Amino acid sequence: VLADAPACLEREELSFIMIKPDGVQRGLISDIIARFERKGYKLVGIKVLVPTQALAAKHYAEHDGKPFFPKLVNFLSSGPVVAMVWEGKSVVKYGRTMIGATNPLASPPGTIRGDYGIDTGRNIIHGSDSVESAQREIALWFKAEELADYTPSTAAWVYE
Ligand code: IDP
Repeated sequence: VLADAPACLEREELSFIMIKPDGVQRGLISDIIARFERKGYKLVGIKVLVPTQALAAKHYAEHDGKPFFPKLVNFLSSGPVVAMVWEGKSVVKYGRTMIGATNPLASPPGTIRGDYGIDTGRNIIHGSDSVESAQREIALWFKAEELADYTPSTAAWVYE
C-alpha cells in the first residue's frame, strides 16, 4: 500500500502551533495534541519553554505598537508554552479552523478556543495564519535539526 502512495512520503505543509501559558496551566496540552493527531496531522517538532520577552515580542512583531501589545508579550512570557510544528496537507488553514476565531466567544463549539476559552487575551493557543508566517515562526522557535522527518505507518490510511 505504501508503495502506491508516494504523495504521503514527501514533506507536506508545516504550521507553527503553540499552546500558550493559559492552555498549559489549564491542563489542555494532551487534549490539543490529541485533536491534531486524530485529524491525521503529524507532529514533527515539540518543546516546552518559558519564552523570553524578546522572543515573545519577535513572535508578535506584527502587533508592535498596538495597545494590547505589552500585555500580550508579558503574558506569553509569563510561563511555559508548548511550541510545536505540525505537518500535513493544508495544516495552516485547517489548523486555524480547528483553533477558531481570535475571540473565543466568537468561536463555535468544536473549535479549541470555542470549547475552552472566553477572553481574547486568554485564548489558549496560537496557530500560523499563512504559510509565510509559518515559515517565519518555525525559524524563530526551532532549529532545523529539531524537526523530525519521518513517515508514520498510518500515512497511507490518511492520504490516498
Ligand atoms: P490570532 O491569534 O487569532 O492569529 P492575532 O490578531 O494575530 O490573532 O492576535 C494575536 C494575539 O493577540 C491573539 O491571539 C490574542 O491573544 C491577542 N489579541 C489580539 N487582539 C487583541 C485585543 O484586541 N485585545 C487583547 N488581546 C488581543
